[in-house]
Amino acid sequence: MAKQITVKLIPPIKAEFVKSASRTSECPKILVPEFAFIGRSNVGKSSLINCLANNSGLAKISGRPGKTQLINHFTMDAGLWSLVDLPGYGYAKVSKVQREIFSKMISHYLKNRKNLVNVFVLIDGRLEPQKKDIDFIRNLGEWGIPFSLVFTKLDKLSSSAFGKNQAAFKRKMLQEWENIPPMFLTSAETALGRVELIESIRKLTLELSPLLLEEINNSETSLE
Ligand SMILES: Nc1nc2c(ncn2[C@@H]2O[C@H](COP(=O)(O)OP(=O)(O)OP(=O)(O)O)[C@@H](O)[C@H]2O)c(=O)[nH]1
Ligand SMILES: [Mg+2]
Repeated sequence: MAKQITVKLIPPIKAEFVKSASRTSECPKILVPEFAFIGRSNVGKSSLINCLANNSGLAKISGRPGKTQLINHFTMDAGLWSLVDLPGYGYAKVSKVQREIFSKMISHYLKNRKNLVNVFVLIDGRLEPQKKDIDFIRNLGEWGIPFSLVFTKLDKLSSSAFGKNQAAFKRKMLQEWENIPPMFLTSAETALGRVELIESIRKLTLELSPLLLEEINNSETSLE
């Protein structure tokens, strides 16, 4: 008998750009769960957002690092959840002052955005563990922000080369973390990991939407 092959249907996703903000107070006032993509400049955040949405023109992409400079909001699955494209951290070629502005903008957004439920930290799968990524992840831990790791650009290396980098990353994390967060293996080029990412976001959205609404309503009442 022929070997059975399991095929997965690619879930369609309705995605639209909402607005760009330079500070948290300018971000759209929405109550649905929000997910943010963050990582070093050029790691592939905007490309992966376009891959999820199946729309190569949604988020701006560039071979030149530092392309995304604002907090960009997208509404996804016809408004069920929101996705944010953030500027990259630690890009050496922008001035120290500009880096400081980006870093404050990102940390203020991450610490204060009430409907942010999970941050996807993108890690270049071609590289050994990078100090900037490890330091950034430590910050997320200190701020109590839930996160997952997303390895990118896996079309650019062999699975054994990536396996070594991933194992080294896990070892590095276990030096200061009790366990390893969820990990996704992706390529914006081949759409590797797209279905898994979308399924995990949709699952969290279903679980967290009612809780989030209640929490936001309560915090607004207590401010009155
Ligand atoms: N081969 C390959 N190239 C990729 C992939 N993802 C991104 N790239 C390329 O990497 C470069 C940077 O991609 P972006 O999506 O703009 O990266 P970013 O993280 O949004 O960068 P900033 O906005 O500058 O922080 C572009 O030239 C992309 O075409 C991938 O999965 N595979
Ligand atoms: Mg970008």
